Amino acid sequence: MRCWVLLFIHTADIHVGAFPHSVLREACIEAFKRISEIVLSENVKTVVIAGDLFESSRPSYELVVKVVRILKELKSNGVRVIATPGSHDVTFKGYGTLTLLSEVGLVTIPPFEEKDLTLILKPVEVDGVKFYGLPGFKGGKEIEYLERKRIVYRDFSENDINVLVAHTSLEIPGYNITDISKKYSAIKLSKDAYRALLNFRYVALGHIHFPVPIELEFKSTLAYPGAPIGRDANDIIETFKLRNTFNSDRRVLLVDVSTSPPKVKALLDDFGLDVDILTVDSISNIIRDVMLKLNDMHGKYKCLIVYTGRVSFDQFEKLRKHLNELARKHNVWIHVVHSTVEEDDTLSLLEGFKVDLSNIEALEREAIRSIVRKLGISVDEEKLLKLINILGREYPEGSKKYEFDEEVVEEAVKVLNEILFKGGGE
Ligand SMILES: [Mn+2]
Repeated sequence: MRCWVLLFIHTADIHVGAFPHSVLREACIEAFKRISEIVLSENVKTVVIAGDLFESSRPSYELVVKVVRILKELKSNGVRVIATPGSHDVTFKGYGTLTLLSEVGLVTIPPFEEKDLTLILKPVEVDGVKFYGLPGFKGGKEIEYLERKRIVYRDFSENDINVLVAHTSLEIPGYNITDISKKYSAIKLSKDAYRALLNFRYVALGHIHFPVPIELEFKSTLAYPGAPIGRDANDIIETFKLRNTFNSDRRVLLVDVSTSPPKVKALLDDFGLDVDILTVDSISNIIRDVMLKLNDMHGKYKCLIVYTGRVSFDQFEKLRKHLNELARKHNVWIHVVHSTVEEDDTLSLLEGFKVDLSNIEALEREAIRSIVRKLGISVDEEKLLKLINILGREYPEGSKKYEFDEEVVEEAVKVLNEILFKGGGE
């Protein structure tokens, strides 16, 4: 029996570079710094980042330098960082910043190769544990590979302790992710495909920003640590819900793979964010109400989500302008939602859905209907859907990019004309 300490920290979706033009622009890099401090204080020698370390494949030099400093410090303390690319940090040909960091030896990306409709994954061995990495492809192609069982795990031996670091949106049995937050269309794998994952001692997941399972301590073969900060207003709203509805917080996971299933401990942290909500009903009290809230808030970053209720559009715009000014003046992050708390964006958009969540077109149709209703505009929903499909069309291999672009623009303009001038074009 080998006596390695089979412990590592599991994190994901740090999104360094998110919130670029707001007071939160440093929050994600500071969260990464905070995670490195947790790693060092827990005295673990391996960190696993299950995708989306960066918000984009080419973040600013300033941020890259800061990330490099953190990674260098981890390295000099003997910590190995294993990262798999997420849908945000991959580039078409694989030359993003994450690749650069792996080339200079600051992170280790378990090798992967796409060949003949098969994805070949090779392990990286650290202290007796084999880490495989399943990257998150654009458009969620990794789900196809999983479902069709077209993944080859090289050098796989059931006698080893194998960990799969995967950036993908999976249902975890017993936890209905779409119930927790309806923006996630987590995929339910077939029994067969799911069983194949259970050959791993642990599947370190990323992509879903909400923590699953939510408990402080649990035993599980699969888990999402969730994002420390996130990347948009929905994530900030979820941080509020996490604290107030679920009595928990953002976190990283401390995973002990010496047992099967592994013992997992959530290490909670507020990552410097204080989040609160406020409902405003009139413009005259708004400054007083916001200031009262802000005085009650602590933490480096104050985030306020303001619900305006169903006021008229003119009124909403006025409120928003006032609030933006207040945010600037007091160096806080304010997000204004044109609805009541009960029907806020993440929920109201999807709440009424009785459709199959894997049916993207039905989802889009429902979302369009809801927005058209909310904005009170008169527009042909079918035409909007057509426009979305044209703009979302994938660039076909082998065709000339400018020809493809021209074609898309031409078709989009045609549909836009039909929408704006009610079919007057033809
Ligand atoms: Mn992400």
